[in-house]
Amino acid sequence: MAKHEELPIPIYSSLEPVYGEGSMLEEAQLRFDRVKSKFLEVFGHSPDVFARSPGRVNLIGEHIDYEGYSVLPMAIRQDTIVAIRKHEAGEGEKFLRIANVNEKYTLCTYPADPNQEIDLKNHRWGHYFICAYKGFYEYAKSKGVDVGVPVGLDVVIDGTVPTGSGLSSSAAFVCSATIAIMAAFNVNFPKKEIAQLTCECERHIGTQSGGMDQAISVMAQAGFAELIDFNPIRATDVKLPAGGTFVIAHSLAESQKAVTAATNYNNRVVECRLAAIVLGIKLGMKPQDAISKVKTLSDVEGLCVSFAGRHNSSDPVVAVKELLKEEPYTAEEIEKITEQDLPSIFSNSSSSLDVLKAATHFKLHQRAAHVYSEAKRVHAFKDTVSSNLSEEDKLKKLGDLMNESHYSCSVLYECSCPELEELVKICREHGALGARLTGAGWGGCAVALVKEAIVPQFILNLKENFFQSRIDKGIIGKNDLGLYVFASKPSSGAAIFKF
Ligand code: NG1
Ligand code: MG
Repeated sequence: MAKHEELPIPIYSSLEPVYGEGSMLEEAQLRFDRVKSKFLEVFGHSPDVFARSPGRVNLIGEHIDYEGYSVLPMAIRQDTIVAIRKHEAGEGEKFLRIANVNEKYTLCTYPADPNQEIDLKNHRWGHYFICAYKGFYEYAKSKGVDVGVPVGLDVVIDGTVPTGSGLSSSAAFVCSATIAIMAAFNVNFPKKEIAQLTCECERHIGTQSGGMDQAISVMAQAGFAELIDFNPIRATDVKLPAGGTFVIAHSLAESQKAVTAATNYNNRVVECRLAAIVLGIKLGMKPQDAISKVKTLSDVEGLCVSFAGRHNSSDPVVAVKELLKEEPYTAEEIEKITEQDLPSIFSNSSSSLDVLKAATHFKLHQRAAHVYSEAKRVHAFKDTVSSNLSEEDKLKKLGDLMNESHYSCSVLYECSCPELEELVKICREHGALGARLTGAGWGGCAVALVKEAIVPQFILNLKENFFQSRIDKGIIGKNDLGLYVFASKPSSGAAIFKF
């Protein structure tokens, strides 16, 4: 049997295979009905086809996907649904009209030209659909698939993944949109190709993302977390120990990654690249070669490990300690080592040039130490899950690894924030075996590993100690608590529905 990542996106004629039965199914039915009515109301006819793709929670492996390292996320039940209808060639004006069930997101209209530029300086919610649209055309072209001349598309979106929360609402949107477009054009590709193509789609929004979010959204299997490897993308099912539950809680600090990219997310991508180049040079590469060949820290890991070997270790963090100073580097200091000025190293990436303009110094030691140590923790997590430790010891070890990951994100990578620190501390004080920020950070959610038996009490404790004061201040409504703290089971990946 083909591995599931080799298979195309499944096409279903009913909701059960994805939403199961009971209240989940009823809720899904209501949502699909709402999407359909909205479609009728806005466009005057029904959609041809639907697609859905989920958000995710990353259990461990933060800020290392773009450095080429494996990560370990699981899909959550919250997802984005896209309904679509493709116009016939010659039918009406050629526009992409994108509506949303949520009134907050007003109708966005774009030309049907797949080569259009996305106006990044004026962010609109519909831009994410255009990311998918452009990516689909580029991919079809590269595969030699003839999808005909551009035509109008009518689209309605409905999302339940909270935005700016580190649960990848953006990937749920981009993946479901790409898959809906594919379904409308009657093409389907293997999941692992769609995982790669949707990652490239999302880069059109201006973040230099790794591929974790799209990979898990497309390739998830119900009941499993996935170990995701890159280059090439691959997913391995990971069965989590039965006695533990992952509880997701929102810090209520919203991280607007598309707006803060130059100082946060993309800044770290640039710092990692510079750390990798400097390490490469210190380990004997010619500056010119390091600049042209070294893209990520994983590219120089081999050199680092042989260096560490001389110190009786196989840990690349040893090389980082010896070769990169702890004090932040100035641009001039790095340029002395690279023998080339920084803007010219990044001349083909305008988002990196934005980073250089905004940065005053670069913490190469700390960022590299985080990436190499976090990459090891992902494998330690996977090995623990499949070890023959007792259930109790397994959970404890997994919790410890999550705590170590959080420490590294917070202190070395500096992608936490005061609200997340408070929340993680409260989780640990109330029985979590481990707790950490999840996703890009700078706001958004924490994930805690909690023994199944104490989950209801744990959630009550979070309510009392973290959320109540925020409810009193009117930051969230008291009936909305379920949106901000919930236990999550690993759910299934993207699907197409033709009813
Ligand atoms: P979120 O949490 O969606 O902002 C981002 C990146 C991931 C990964 C994590 C950090 C995007 C679309 N996603 O996730 O690829 O790098 O941060 O581990 O940019
Ligand atoms: Mg995102």
